[in-house]
Amino acid sequence: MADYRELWESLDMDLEKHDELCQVLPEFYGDIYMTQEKRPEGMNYFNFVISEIHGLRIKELNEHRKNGKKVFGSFCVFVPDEVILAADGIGVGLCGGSEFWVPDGEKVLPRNMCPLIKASVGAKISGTCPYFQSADMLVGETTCDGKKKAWEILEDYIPMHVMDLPQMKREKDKENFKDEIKIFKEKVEEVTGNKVSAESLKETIKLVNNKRKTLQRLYNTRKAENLPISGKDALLITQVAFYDDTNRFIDKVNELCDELENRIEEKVSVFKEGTPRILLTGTPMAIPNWKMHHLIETSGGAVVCEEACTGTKYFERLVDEDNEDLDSQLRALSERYMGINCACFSPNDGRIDDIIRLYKEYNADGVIYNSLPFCHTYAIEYKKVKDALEKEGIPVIMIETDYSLQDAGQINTRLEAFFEMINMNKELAI
Ligand code: BJ8
Repeated sequence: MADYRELWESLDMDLEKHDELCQVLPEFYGDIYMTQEKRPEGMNYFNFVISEIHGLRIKELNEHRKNGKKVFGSFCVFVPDEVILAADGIGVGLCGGSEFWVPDGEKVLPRNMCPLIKASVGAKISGTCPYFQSADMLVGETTCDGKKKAWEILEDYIPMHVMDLPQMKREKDKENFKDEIKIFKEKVEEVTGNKVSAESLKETIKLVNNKRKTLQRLYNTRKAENLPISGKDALLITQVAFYDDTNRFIDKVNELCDELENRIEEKVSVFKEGTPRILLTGTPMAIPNWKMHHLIETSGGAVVCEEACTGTKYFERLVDEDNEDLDSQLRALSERYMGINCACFSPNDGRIDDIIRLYKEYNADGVIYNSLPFCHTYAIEYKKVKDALEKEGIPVIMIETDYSLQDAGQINTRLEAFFEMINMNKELAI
């Protein structure tokens, strides 16, 4: 990697501590990703993105900032990128997915809370994440209790705007969220100094829809009998979607999809025939959290789809593009975003319908329900999901785990037993 020390220094980073992080990531990535066989050529771009994760993209962001652009960091798929882009701003996803940041988060937060929140806060207060350091403003949301209270801590370190997300999905809640998007638009206009017009918003609605369509194309290749790409690689692409340049990302994923579609025709698979196909559902897997995918795919399974915010919740459902005035565009944005079935909503039966639909669409053999510890909303929702899946005769297990690898052996054993049971069911069905 080129030398970015001067850039990191200018971002007021703790360079010594950051060096420790830079030392572990390449080996970690190498062990998990570069050991895979028959990887598509198109993954080379994503290898490059990871090798430059704290370099090239940070340089780009800061060049944009020098030219007057503003960077907004967010933590949830409810924050509408369309609005940021329409004001000529740049949005980056900032959820922390590394164990490295957890101890710093614990300096200001209780230990018994979700590692995603502790890592996100720890990344900022330790000054070791150049994305946080490049953000002009963070955008939080009132989803789970842990997050909404953590924003009160983070605002001591960086300017924050918090969006009020309704907890139900009635008509009045959709209207309320439309108002929240309007308030957010005004904040973005104030920070960037640029007005959002109906014309600019129409363009960015199309752009973000195109990004979603590209990811839909990628995920469609995972419905094939011969899997042309591993779940691990697909997850990485979705994670990169949160911070890469939108147009470049669309081009690179489309190039990769050409290759994957060829592979499907030529019946090339990265897994051996009969590998149990797994739908993974649950809490988001923020970069570099590749743990569950790695454990599943080294225990005899293949992840074919993620019903998660680092998965289908991010790109399913498009925003209606046929609106010419701001008011109707804001309503269309609210409609689309309020269609996301996050466990923070009550009731949230739409998520159960999504899981069953995706299980069928991706020809899955079983469901793994993955939850981060202390995530009450997802943990509680397991009961309803499990009951519904059992009624449909769909095998399901729940695995609650954090970012550390201490429980890897134990999880491997549970997974192997789960896959064995799936294989036996399949044999009996023949
Ligand atoms: S839309 S899932 S990105 S809120 S895992 S921090 S819920 S305690 S991340 Fe999320 Fe938006 Fe919902 Fe998606 Fe809290 Fe649970 Fe932690 Fe979570």
